[in-house]
Amino acid sequence: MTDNQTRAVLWDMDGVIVDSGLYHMKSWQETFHQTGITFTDDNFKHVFGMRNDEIIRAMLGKDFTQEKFEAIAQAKEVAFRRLIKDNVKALPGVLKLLADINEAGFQQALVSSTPMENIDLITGTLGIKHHFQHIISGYDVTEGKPSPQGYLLAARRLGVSPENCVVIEDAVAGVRAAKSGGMKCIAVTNTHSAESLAEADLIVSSLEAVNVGVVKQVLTVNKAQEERSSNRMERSLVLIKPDATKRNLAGAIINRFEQRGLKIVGMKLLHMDKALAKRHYAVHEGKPFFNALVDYITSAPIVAIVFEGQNAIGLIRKTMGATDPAKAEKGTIRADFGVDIQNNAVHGSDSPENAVKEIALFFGKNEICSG
Ligand code: IDP
Ligand code: MG
Repeated sequence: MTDNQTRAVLWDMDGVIVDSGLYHMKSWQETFHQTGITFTDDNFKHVFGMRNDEIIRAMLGKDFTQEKFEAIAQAKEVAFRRLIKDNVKALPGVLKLLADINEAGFQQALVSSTPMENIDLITGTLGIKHHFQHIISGYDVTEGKPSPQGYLLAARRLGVSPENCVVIEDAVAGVRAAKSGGMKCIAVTNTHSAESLAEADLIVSSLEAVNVGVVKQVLTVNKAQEERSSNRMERSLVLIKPDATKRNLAGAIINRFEQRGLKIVGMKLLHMDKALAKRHYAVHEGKPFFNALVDYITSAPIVAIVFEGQNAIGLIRKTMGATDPAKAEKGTIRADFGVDIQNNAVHGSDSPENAVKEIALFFGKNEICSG
């Protein structure tokens, strides 16, 4: 493999490759109008970049049948393809950039929230299909952007690690998806303002301003920045879970973290109630194991600890091991003390944002003693 083959450019389609916004807007308007619903420019701005099911839910509320959803979605897409068919035009700089990146040996994938029929029509009309090693549509994933699922799936299929991927996006939800997937992102202000896309690593007003050199720069400059910021003091929330406190393992578990240089700056024993459990595990709401998880975490007292240290969040996740003790590496807390995927002894925050949120759920400011 050459260097470039281990790197990838992942493209959004609507608003990046083609200026399709007007046709999406018109086809939604036409379809909702037939259902007796007004669809305004503001509605459109709000739902831009969402998947059809999410848009229909946003407009109709939760109460619609699967048949109604399918009928609306189908009618909208048929209208969209009819309206755009003779108007498919690549946005400035796109065709050259696609060809140049291909020529340089990078891998490329297309990750769009729309159905495959739309992607087929547009990539077919523009003659650009051969530039993509993989194409992911909205229905290849269970969560639309801003979830990183689609981009992460593309990276996995290409065999490229997320930090070696550059995503090209125009929508706020798309930039969020790229960044929360650990990828680099170039945002083009075709549909949204530069301020709203500020999370991107580079913001351009046209893809004519981007070439292979720029893509390489986005990949490397940021690597240097990340390395510099990789030695940061962090705090993370650890919970010693019911299965572990019941077996008197709190001391042994705390010891593992202290041995790695992590400092206790907050600690308490508490019996979580359901409300706190549901807030703490809010991201898992709706998953099949959610109710059992809430019952379990509230079944006995837990020890909540705030640890502080260099790269505390990553270090703690490493010390804990994989979620499932059967898959955790030997010598990790979960491999040594965990029972099964639910009774896995410890919790640790998984990102700086979640660490801040979780610590605030369990500790007041005056309950943390640092320095
Ligand atoms: P993490 O604790 O390693 O961050 P998450 O995916 O955030 O793992 O899941 C939160 C907790 O939910 C896990 O620690 C475990 O107790 C429980 N859990 C996760 N997946 C399953 C499952 O498939 N079955 C039962 N419980 C699960
Ligand atoms: Mg978690």
